[in-house]
Amino acid sequence: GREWTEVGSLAEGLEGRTVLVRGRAQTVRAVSKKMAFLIVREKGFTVQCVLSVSPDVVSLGMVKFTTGLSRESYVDVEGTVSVPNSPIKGASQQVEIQVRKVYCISKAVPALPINIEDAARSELEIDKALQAGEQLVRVNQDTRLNFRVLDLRTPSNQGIFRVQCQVENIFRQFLLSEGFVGIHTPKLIAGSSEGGSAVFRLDYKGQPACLAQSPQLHKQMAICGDFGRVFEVGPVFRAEDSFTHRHLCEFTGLDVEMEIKEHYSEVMDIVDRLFVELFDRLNERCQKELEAIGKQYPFEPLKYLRKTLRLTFQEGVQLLKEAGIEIDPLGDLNTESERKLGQLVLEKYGTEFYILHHYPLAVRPFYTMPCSDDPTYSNSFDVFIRGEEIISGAQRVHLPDFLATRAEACGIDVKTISTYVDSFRYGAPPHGGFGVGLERVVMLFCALNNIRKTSLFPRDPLRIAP
Ligand code: ATP
Ligand code: AMO
Repeated sequence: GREWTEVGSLAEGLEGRTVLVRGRAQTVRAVSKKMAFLIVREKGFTVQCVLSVSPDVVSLGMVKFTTGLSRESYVDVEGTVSVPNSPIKGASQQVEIQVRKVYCISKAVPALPINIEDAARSELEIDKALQAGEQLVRVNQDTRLNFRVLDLRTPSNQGIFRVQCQVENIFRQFLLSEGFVGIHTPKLIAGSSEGGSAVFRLDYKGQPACLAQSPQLHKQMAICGDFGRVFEVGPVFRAEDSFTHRHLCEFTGLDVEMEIKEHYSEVMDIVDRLFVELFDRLNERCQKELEAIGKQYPFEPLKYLRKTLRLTFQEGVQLLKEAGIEIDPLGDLNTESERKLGQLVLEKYGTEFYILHHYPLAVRPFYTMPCSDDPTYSNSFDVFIRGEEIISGAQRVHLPDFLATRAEACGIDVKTISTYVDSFRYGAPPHGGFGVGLERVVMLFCALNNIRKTSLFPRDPLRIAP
């Protein structure tokens, strides 16, 4: 076979070499009948290809054929790498290809619903271009999502989903190295697992069923099945009826469940080490991707400590109070107070990543273990990045009768979860765990303003296609 070079790896070291690349014809500019410039893009990287008529190599016909290529057509280009005298604007690679041959592999329709170059610009660049009188279209979120396969081709999107893949990969590697076993729990289940109403109901061969709202019940049952420490990466379904920047109807859950020897802080210890490792590795392995994302959506690198800050819920309420914000000490934080607390924590402790624990029991799901010394509170925690929740976790109730009582108290019909409750009747270890929203981690690590940007084909209350 022939040897292919990736556009992203074209560099000065290849000067004089003959290369073959395959990618998108991003733009073609004819200078004259004898000369044209073709920008070829592959995986978000771009290279300028120069066509110049020369006897026996490049014909007038080839220049004409190339300038007639529709944008986004898939092409092969063969040529020699050269280093220009001045920096190249409009391409990521700082070398050119002196073209010998251009082949079209697959034509794109001439009128595209999204112009990739416009879709790849930052808000600041768009404002400047419009002021300078340039013709361009501001591509809105809905249009991007309607034509997602085109939108996904921008360098920032190429970065976002590669970062997301690394988050999952690092999560998995870390937990495997800590003795966790990867599991897969059913997504078709008999009832709600979080006690909420936000479930997608369906007919399961004549029986009522729903799409799993979380792997909660079955990951705990895996602990009863003696796996000791488990994790899962899988889809989570929530029939959200509100339309927010951070809720999806389907997202990817990174779930953990583990035996606890003495205290729920053992679970927070895992969160702490897992996330410091995650952030370190992302910054180290995803430099190019983070740079590509930041070019379109500028952001400051996440500030985090080597040992994650832990505050109790009461300390959080106190911090807010000192800042003049009164919160019900036994209620939950709302989006606004979470944000505010994030700012206060950053000012006082210099971190944008922290754990808030010892929540009031009343605001936690039925399976949460109350504190033994004060059952108004619970052995539970949430974790925040830049003032927004990415994780909920807790020690669980492992005593079956008490679990049934708690479920009743939370308005859940115990009959619907009887096999779950019964699984604690055969001897159950104390245990706890947590759930992470993958799309939220990527969104907040990169300070993006909408979770739809970090979901490949987002599902929200108004969108089930594409
Ligand atoms: P969890 O399921 O653990 O609570 P979550 O991030 O989905 O995770 P929610 O319970 O949906 O959190 O919301 C957390 C807080 O955000 C709630 O206390 C609520 O006040 C607020 N909130 C939720 N939805 C909205 C919304 N649509 N608009 C404004 N605030 C909201
Ligand atoms: P919770 O309901 O808080 O907890 O969900 C865990 C994490 O999942 C993410 N998340 C969402 N992401 C996108 N769209 C949504 N609609 C959405 N809802 C939640 C958040 C959240 O922190 N069983 C417990 C976890 C546990 O205790 O182990 C649970 O599901 O990042």
